[in-house]
Amino acid sequence: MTYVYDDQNIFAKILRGEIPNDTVLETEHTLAFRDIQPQAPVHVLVIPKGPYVCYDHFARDASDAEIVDFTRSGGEVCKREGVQENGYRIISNAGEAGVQEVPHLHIHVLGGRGLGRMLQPAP
Ligand code: DGP
Repeated sequence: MTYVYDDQNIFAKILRGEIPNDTVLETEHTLAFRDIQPQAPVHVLVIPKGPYVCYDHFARDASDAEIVDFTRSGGEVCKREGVQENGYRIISNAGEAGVQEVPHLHIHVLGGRGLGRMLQPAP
């Protein structure tokens, strides 16, 4: 698989400081910020700072340090946002079938209310 990273995507612009964001957490390799169109009381996006298109790209090409930092940051966001007790959902959309809008790896951390079943039946 060849991954082509578009450095004009909106999250690349956020990482370069060209677009503001509501930061929840920043580490050496990871940034977490609130989704601009929240779908739950807690809706935080966690992204690696490196140029990875999607989860499988990151899993293949990121360094161990980046992967550890990203994974621990996701957990830290759950803790800081207070969703550990009642539960939460993490989603990472990829590609066309996954309806990924922004082609920079991100996980959605959702919580703060009952989230229903994971997928709706196909229309
Ligand atoms: P996805 O479909 O998984 O690629 O979701 C992309 C998410 O990014 C979507 O929930 C809306 C969010 N989003 C898009 N543009 C911006 C932005 O400029 N700032 C922030 N904070 N979130 C954005």
